[in-house]
Amino acid sequence: MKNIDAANHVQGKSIYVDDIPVRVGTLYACVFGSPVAHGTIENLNLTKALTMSGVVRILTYEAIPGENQIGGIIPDEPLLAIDKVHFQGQPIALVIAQSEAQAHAAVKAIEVNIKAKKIITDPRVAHAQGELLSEPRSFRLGDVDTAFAKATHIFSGQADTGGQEHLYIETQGAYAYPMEHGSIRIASSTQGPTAVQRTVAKVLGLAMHQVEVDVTRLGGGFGGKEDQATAWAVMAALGCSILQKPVKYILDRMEDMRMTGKRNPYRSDYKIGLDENLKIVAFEASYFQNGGAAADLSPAILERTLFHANNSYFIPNFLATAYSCRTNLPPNTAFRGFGGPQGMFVIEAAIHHAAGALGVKATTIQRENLLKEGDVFPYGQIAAGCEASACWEQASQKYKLTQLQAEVDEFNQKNTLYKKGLSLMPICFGISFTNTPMNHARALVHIYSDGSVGISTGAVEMGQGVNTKMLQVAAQVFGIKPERIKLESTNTTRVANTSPSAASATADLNGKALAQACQAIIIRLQEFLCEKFSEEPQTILKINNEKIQLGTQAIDWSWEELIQQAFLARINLSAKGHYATPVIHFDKKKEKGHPFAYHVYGTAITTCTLDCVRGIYEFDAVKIVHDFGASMNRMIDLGQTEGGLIQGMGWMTMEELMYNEEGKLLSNALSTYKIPDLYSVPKTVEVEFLKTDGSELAIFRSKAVGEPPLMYGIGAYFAVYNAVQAFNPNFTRNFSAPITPEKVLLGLYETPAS
Ligand code: LUZ
Ligand code: MOS
Repeated sequence: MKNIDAANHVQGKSIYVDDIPVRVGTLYACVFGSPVAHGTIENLNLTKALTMSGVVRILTYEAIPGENQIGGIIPDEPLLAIDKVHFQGQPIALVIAQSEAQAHAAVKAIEVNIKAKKIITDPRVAHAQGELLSEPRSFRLGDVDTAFAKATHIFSGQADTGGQEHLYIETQGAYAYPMEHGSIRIASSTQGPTAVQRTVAKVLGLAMHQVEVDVTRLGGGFGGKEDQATAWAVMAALGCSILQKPVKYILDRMEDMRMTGKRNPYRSDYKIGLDENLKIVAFEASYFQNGGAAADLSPAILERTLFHANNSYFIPNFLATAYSCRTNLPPNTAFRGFGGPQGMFVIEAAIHHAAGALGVKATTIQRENLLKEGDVFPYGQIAAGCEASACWEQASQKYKLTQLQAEVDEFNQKNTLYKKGLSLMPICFGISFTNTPMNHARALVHIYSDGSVGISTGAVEMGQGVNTKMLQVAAQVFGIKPERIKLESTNTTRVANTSPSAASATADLNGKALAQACQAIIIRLQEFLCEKFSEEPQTILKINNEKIQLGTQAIDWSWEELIQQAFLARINLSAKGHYATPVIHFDKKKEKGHPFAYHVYGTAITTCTLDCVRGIYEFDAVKIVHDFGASMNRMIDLGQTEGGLIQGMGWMTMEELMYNEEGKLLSNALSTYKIPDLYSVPKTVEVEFLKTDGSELAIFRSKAVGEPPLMYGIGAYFAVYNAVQAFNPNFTRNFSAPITPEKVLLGLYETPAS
């Protein structure tokens, strides 16, 4: 089935927040952000700005009727600064004007004196100064000290990964309008409608039932709108509530890039021990997460780093410690993979370090240590339905790995100015929110008296195709044509207390809740038909392609007729479904449990060609075998895989965030922040669907697909790295992503330290 939004998207008919027709009297908001990254506000002068044409009001923290607090996990982030600022762009005042242009002009007229303090941008420095956002966490297995004492080979080093701008096509934004009795309705571009509702209520001093949040769809989220859509919705709501006028706020691209958080950069130390057979006997690592100026989701992201520190390898003796470090950057946040990729990069770096030093292929070490059925993860879960070796072996057979490696080696022997690099990137990604209480969802289904169906779930459509999957679920459970079904917007009054659409778990959680709701109506229809057609109670009703079968009896009614008759018989044609993932649990004191419903596996083979004069490179191909389970929509799943791969490759190779010494973002536009385009994507991308049954806990056994493929992009780093090594075996093994042409050039011509 095609994505139900495809036709409207290409015709420009899909509706985003900025497309909602504005009401008469709508006002526009714009934030004045701190020009200084750290300091004390000594004087804020609004006089000139207030005289600018069209300015209606300028709000500061003093205007906030409720709590001036938007922290998602830890209450450490004011909506509007009081007397201190902690990052460049931190909101200080909110201008409300009659037009967008007037609001922007007035922001430029605001004057502020800030006594600047020293800033920190490096998480290692923050850690050394005790600037932590949350308690450090450690995951352990076995006994690393004893294992290192016995190891044949030990290597240690550092591995760093940079941040990443989400660059959703639709920037952050919201539109709030006043309703009766002090209530408020907000259209928001958020992955977390309930988070927006809860925080708006808290800041405005309202009850949650006074705040309705509606989301039609997002023009991309990638984690950037899991928590950080909230602030902008609260800004619009604050103006709306105080002035009792509709207020709209859509960030422009540069505001969005400057003021919102990004993927957390990490700096890490590793130590890896191997025995004479290249078995990894011990691994120890410390992760210094750059959290930015407030916790946001960083403590949860940190946890997912630890959960993915061993990637898809079994490591019997393991100690990983992670620190969430406070710096003077905008608070960093969720980004596809949620700390997992940052953790997986480090173990891959350690393996490549060992391989280079020992003169063996990294693939030999990787394959030797792949996770097997029944192996234990450092956090206590036992690998079940483990497809790590299946993906690896199928990729190596289907894509003729031995031959490919021989071709690369031969090319490298024959050429001096060009070198080829080949890497394998196995992935293993845990599905479920690591915070167990978040793993539940609800759905609401109405069958209207004409037989058409309306569905609401807590799932937010952000381009990933979840609405199409939801429609497929309902069509399949009811046994009717998809055309009869409509996906409603995601709205907090129809489906309450939702978890954000995140953690790759949205289709599973909401799909299972939806299937349950549809099934509840089917049971009522069954009871009605059994009585009507004198069948034994509980005779099974099956509707297939709209053909109605009651036990052995074919019922000669159309779907419309069935619904019409049921309606006249006063049968309830609406149902609510609820689903909470069974099995999962986790004990944060012991750092052990069974946090994931299941894992997703796969292997990517990446090849590149490096120009050793210029330091530039191209990707020849990425060939993947991926564990989709029993994919319920191959087109959508393939789209997620290709998109994730390219986004991961961008993070690893070219997307480079630059801040100056004052903590100002220099790469604040698309001219200075480069993302993959048609010219930088691999010339070939192949994706093979591993043949497997999937998992019982995945919707229709179709495994979660949102985040896992991003981590194939890590293979791009090591393909380039291996090509550099083919040219210069003596370059220092320092691992620092992205591996930009500048870094490549330095590596190519580096001489060994004496
Ligand atoms: N968000 C979250 C996530 O709150 N918890 C998670 O475990 C998670 N994982 C991936 C992406 N977003
Ligand atoms: Mo996400 S990083 O699943 O919002």
